[in-house]
Amino acid sequence: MEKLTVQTEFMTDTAEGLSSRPKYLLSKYFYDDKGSNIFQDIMQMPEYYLTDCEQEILSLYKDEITNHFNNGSSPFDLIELGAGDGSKTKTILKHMVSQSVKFNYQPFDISKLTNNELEQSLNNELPELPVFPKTGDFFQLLKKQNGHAAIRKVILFLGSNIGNFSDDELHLFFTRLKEFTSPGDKLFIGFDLKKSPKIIRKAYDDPHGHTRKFNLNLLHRLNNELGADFNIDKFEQHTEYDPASGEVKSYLISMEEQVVYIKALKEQYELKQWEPIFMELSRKFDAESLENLAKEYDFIVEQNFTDLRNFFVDSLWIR
Ligand code: AVJ
Repeated sequence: MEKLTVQTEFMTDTAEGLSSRPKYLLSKYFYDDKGSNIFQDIMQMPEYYLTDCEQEILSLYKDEITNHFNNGSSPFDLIELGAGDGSKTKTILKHMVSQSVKFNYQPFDISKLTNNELEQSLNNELPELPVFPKTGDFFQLLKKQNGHAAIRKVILFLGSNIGNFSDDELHLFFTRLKEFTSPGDKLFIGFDLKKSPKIIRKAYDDPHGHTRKFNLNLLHRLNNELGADFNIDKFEQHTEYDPASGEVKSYLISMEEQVVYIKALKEQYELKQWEPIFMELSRKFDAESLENLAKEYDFIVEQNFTDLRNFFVDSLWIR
């Protein structure tokens, strides 16, 4: 049943996106098993500073962060949204386990394979840590969990995953989180900060071609899973950064006119020559926008942890 629902949503989202003007696809669908692997390649390139910055923050401040999470030593659920391969989180997890902090770890991810791999590696590296992974779209997962509020919650949303949200999604996300949490619960969210556009552009328009592959993989998914016939060689990937809004936008641009038929949708879509498909938003924040966001949803910023270059912040909020 689960699979059927997800598939249907993929279909309706695709139909809606490709009939819109301008056309768009949703970046949450980047992360099939193959896309999750490509994203791991992105995280490893030197140009993608976000991972190194957050790793630095977690290593430098693991002790302080643990004390904030452990607040009075009552046991808690550590829920991670979009956990991925957990490589950064492990720094904190290992430290907390070594300090005998009492918590359950619940990684949520959209990729089943990624979740399984994370669970396995944690069982090997940290056998004493109870791990309860959940697979799915976390807007859905947050809803399902609603009401099981017996235990204190700390929610991790690392890596600037939040940067992918449109204004509407940001609103929905924090509205859900407000319902999902109780006073005293905490959020720990990674925000990428505005900085020199030269640095940002290199991270999202990389010389290795990983970002391009990452975007094109979604067209492969449409071809394989929905029976589409995109001519993938005829797309150019393009990235823009607007320093005023802090928005990085990624597009696939059809270099030729093409008519794409999608079997599963029984529908055909026309792409004009040089017509763009909007693929992803990666928003950059500043101290002020972050503070306003917390206030708007009744959270208080307890502490901001930044890397040494001030590129990235992990912001700790309390409800
Ligand atoms: C996983 C959403 C944080 O926007 O920086 C990386 C995804 N896209 N390169 C980001 C991504 C292109 C990434 N997030």
